[in-house]
Amino acid sequence: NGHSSKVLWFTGLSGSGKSTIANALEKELHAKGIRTYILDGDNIRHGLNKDLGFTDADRIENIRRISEVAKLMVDAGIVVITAFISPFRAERQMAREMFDEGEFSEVYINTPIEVAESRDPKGLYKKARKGELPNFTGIGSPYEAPETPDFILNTEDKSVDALVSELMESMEF
Ligand code: GGZ
Repeated sequence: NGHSSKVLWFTGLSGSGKSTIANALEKELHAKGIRTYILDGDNIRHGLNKDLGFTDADRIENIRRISEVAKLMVDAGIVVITAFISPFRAERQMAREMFDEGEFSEVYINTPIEVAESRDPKGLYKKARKGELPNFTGIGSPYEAPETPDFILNTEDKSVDALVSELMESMEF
């Protein structure tokens, strides 16, 4: 039953393309009549999680709360796309364990740091290199790449449309 509600748990570096791909994927799902909701920094870190920063402990709590919210939304029948760095394997595993088999797919947005850093749309990598963002993921804070993700999108040299097509085909929506 490919149409049942589930969570697509995106993970990847800042600037890897998580939000861009999530938004393009959402359009495709809407065209098929599938109800979706994207959880991202804009609607979570500015609201529910505005008390949290970027220490390890705060990132862990960020992901814990997001997985609880995603769980509620999946129970409500929605396809949820989460677009957070979610840098630590242990918390992604904890999120997975909250869902039934088949209700959770980890989607690794695999963008080399050189590529993400060259995009640097908000100038954050530049700031981090100057030492002005001490806990920046990939520079002063680790990113633990998934070892066995359900899907890998290698974003280098591929259009957003091509990546979304890859996902739509492999996910059997
Ligand atoms: C990483 C940071 C940091 C630090 C601010 N490290 O490219 P963006 O701007 O839009 O996405 C990044 C976002 C990461 O928040 P998440 O909630 O996804 O992170 S986590 O899952 O690790 O909790 C970036 C911005 O916030 N940002 N400071 N130090 N990203």
